[in-house]
Amino acid sequence: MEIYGAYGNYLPEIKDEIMHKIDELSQKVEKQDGEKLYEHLIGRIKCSYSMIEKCQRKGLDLTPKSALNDCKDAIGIRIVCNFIDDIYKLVGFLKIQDWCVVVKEKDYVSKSKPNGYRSYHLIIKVSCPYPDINGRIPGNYYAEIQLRTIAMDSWASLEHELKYKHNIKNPEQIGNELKRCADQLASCDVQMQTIRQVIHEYD
Ligand code: 0O2
Repeated sequence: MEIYGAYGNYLPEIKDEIMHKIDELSQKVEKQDGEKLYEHLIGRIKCSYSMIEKCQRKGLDLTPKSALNDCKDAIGIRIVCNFIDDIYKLVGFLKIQDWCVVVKEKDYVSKSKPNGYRSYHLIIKVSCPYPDINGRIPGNYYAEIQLRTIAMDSWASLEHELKYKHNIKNPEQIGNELKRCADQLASCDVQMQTIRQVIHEYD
């Protein structure tokens, strides 16, 4: 089943346009400040199967409206930054762009999830030249932007890999180990941030 209906055809182009806008923003800032805002960014469309599973988990009807308007993360962009400060700098920039509106944010960087997951999540709304679920043209579409450091990203990828690909027999012990790794990586992020500050001060 294709949960997005005909709207699914528009999602890749909307995703590409958002990534293009973020790239433009980054280049502009790099010209001014001489430093990259992020290391890299990737985008994906949540596959129909995963979206159906998410709607079921949330008790939503299996309709394009649930997938596009209630879930809001059919389009996902991940921005991987070098330093913690860059995450907040980028969030600040994204909040003042005229091509998107931030409708929701979750700061799992300053307050991690209990399992150690760290990332900054924004839900943005963009207007695009395609019909949306409410019949409007230009239509409104949502995307989730996840901003994290390289260390946070490594942890999230490995945790995801371990959680979904293996049948874990001692979840409590593994959970504690993963949390310990997350905290060590977070401490490295703070150290790297401090090193950068010291270098800037000498400059
Ligand atoms: P996928 O396959 O990555 O897309 P909400 O609707 O806001 O109440 P939601 O969408 O679960 O609930 O929000 P949240 O907590 O902001 O999480 C959104 C996404 O963040 C998840 O999407 C994951 O990508 C990532 N994420 C959240 N918690 C964890 C975690 O503990 N470990 C890892 N590795 N990633 C996490 P999906 O849809 O679950 O999956």
